[in-house]
Amino acid sequence: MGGCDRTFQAHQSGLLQKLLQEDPAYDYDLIVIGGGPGGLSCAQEAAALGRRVMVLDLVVPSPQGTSWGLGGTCVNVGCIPKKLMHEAALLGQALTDSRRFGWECAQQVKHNWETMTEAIQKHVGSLNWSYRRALREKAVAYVNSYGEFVEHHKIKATDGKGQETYYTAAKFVIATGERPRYLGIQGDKEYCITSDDLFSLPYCPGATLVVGASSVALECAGFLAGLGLEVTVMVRSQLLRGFDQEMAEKVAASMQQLGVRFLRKFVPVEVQQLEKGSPGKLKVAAKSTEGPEMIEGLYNTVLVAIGRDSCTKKIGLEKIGVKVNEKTGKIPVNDVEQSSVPYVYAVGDVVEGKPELTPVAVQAGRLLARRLFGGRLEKCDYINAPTVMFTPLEYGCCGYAEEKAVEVYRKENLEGESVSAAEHGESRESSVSVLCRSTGATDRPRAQDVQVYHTLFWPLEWTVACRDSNTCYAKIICSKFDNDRVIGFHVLGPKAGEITQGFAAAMKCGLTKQLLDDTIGIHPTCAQVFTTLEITKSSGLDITQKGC
Ligand code: NA7
Repeated sequence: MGGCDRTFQAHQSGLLQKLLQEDPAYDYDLIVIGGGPGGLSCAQEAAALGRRVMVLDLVVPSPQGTSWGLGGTCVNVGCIPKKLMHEAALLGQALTDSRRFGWECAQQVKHNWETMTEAIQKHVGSLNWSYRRALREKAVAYVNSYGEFVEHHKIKATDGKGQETYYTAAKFVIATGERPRYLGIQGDKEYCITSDDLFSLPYCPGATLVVGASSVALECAGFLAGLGLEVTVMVRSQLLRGFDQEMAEKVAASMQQLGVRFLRKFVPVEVQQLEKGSPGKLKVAAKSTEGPEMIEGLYNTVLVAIGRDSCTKKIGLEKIGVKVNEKTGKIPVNDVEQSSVPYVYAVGDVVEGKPELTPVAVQAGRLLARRLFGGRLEKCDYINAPTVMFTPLEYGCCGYAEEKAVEVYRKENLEGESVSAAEHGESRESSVSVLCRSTGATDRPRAQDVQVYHTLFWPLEWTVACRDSNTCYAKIICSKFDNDRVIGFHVLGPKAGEITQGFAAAMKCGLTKQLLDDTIGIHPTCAQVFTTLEITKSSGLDITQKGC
């Protein structure tokens, strides 16, 4: 009966949803715990949709006493300072190369750690400030306190002075991230540093032992060596677990060329301080993982980079019944980032089984806010998130590692049915097409289910500089059942991150080998190598390049 124009109008302007959803019983519509990229993107989007939002963020100082401002790991002790230190190291390499191009700079150049750190910290500080300003402009309440659930819909916020305040909200987002793990051996928390401390270290670390073999370990080891320091990496088992192992070994080989020493199959058992100082002198005892052998080494600094623990233990999740994986501390969520408690969501590195990458957290946070408060339905697509390792020679990748591709596609053939899209690392749509094509396929594993094209390449800039012609490497993995669709992309070379980003977009559009062949390359670039890949790994043809 009657007109409904005004109701439609209210719906279009968002007023209707607001009226329907706003719950005056709570102080806020949304409280976000954790002010990293995921939490901030979610909070800002929710506020832009007219909701009452609060962000709680308090950095607990590292055992060495390091602390920082708003923005989370990425901005303060992760991606941003890491890439800037990587750049500092690359500039050193450029100085060496420049002499071949006619620059007559002194042979002896020195790097000043303090100048670099000060400049980088200044930039980080400006980012902290811009985040605070953005929250203020969007009317998000920012509270510099530690959040802990005390009962359903209610949180206790404790500030740096121990002052407690209580807030309630209709919905909560946990975006508390992770902090570096320690070894649990004598002397580790006392004398070792982690990535939480490195980027603002007020003195040059000197001869450094990096413990661990994942991205954080190799990236830090890489730029420290590039800055001219003596660097040793202690590897417990394999390099870059979960990544393509051929690429991982090539990354390590390129680091070795730069002077990084790898101590394989050893773990530290004790760290002793021999001398105090900035830096001091430490003695590290380590034992073999394969036998009784023990070794000792002297270093100025020990950087522990053995993984990170989710910050989910001390935020009262057990009080409201949010399920947490006991072993990893991660929060299992469904495909709309909802935890086991319906009004509690999680985004970013605390989420179980998702890539630990800043842009992934940002996307998940933004889309979550739109679904919760904007009437939208889009979910975060976690599949084929590209990434790069800022090791001295950058390694970019998207999609499958070669060994994983072989394993998954063989399994496909053996079972004659599709494995889950998540396990596949690709879209549901494409896994269906694999299923169709594999129906009736042989029930024995076939080595040729995937085709790998590869080549070494020599960047033009490296020729005059006389750098190694057999270090940079390009590889794609294609699914033979699916029109030679590119399911894995790997590049080791300068600017690999920039290269990978573009190809990741192409992979999202269903890039095939034929499409790559049909693409005109840009000459002379490194990326063009992907438009002329001809040699398959199975052919066994020589791919070495003629050098200087
Ligand atoms: P990861 O990816 O969890 O890797 C941890 C690394 O540390 C890995 O190489 C482990 O070797 C090694 N590890 C673990 N425990 C020990 C002990 N006790 N002794 C020696 N070595 C050990 O951690 P990251 O923090 O580097 O990366 C996490 C994310 O942060 C990453 O995805 C980036 O996006 C940023 P293992 O292979 O287990 O033998």
